[in-house]
Amino acid sequence: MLSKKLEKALNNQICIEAESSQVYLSMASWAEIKGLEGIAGFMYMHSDEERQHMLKLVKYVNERGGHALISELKAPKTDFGNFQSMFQELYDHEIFVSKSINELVHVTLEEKDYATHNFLQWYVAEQIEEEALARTILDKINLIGNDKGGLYLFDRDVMQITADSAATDPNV
Ligand code: OFO
Repeated sequence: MLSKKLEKALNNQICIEAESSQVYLSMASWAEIKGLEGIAGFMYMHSDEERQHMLKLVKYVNERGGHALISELKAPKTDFGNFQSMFQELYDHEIFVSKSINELVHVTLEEKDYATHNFLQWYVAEQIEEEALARTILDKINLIGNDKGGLYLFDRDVMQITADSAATDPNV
C-alpha cells in the first residue's frame, strides 16, 4: 500500500509525464506545418513515449492500492520560433523531468517504500538516455549552424533516429 505522501508525489509525476506528452505533441505539430518532416516524426514518437511513461505510472499507483488521478493539463506553447531553440527547450524540459524523478525517488526513501524505489529505477535510466539523446541532437545542431543543406541532412538524420528507436525499443 502506498503512503499518502508517495501517492501524491506519484500523481504529480503522472501530470508531468502527461504534460510532457502534450509539449512534444505541440512541437510535432509545429514542425509538421514548417515542412520539417523528420523532426515532426521524432516529436510525435517522443510524445507517444511520454504517454506510455504516464500510463505505466497510472497502472502502478492503482496496483499498489492508490488512486491515479487524471488531472487538467497546462496548455503547451504552440510556436517554437526555430528548430534550434525548440530542441534546446526539449533538452531543458528533460532536465526538469529528471529533477522531478530524482525528488520522487527521494520520497520513496523517506517513506521506506523499496518496491516503488525499485519501480522508479526504470525512469531514472530512461532519463539518462533521453538527456543523452537530446545532447547529441544539440551537438549536431551546433555543427550545422545556419547551413540549409545541413538542415536537410539533420531532418533526415532525426527521422532515422525515430525509425531506429521504433525498431529496437518496444518498451519505449
Ligand atoms: Fe518521461 O521521459 Fe522524457 O520526459
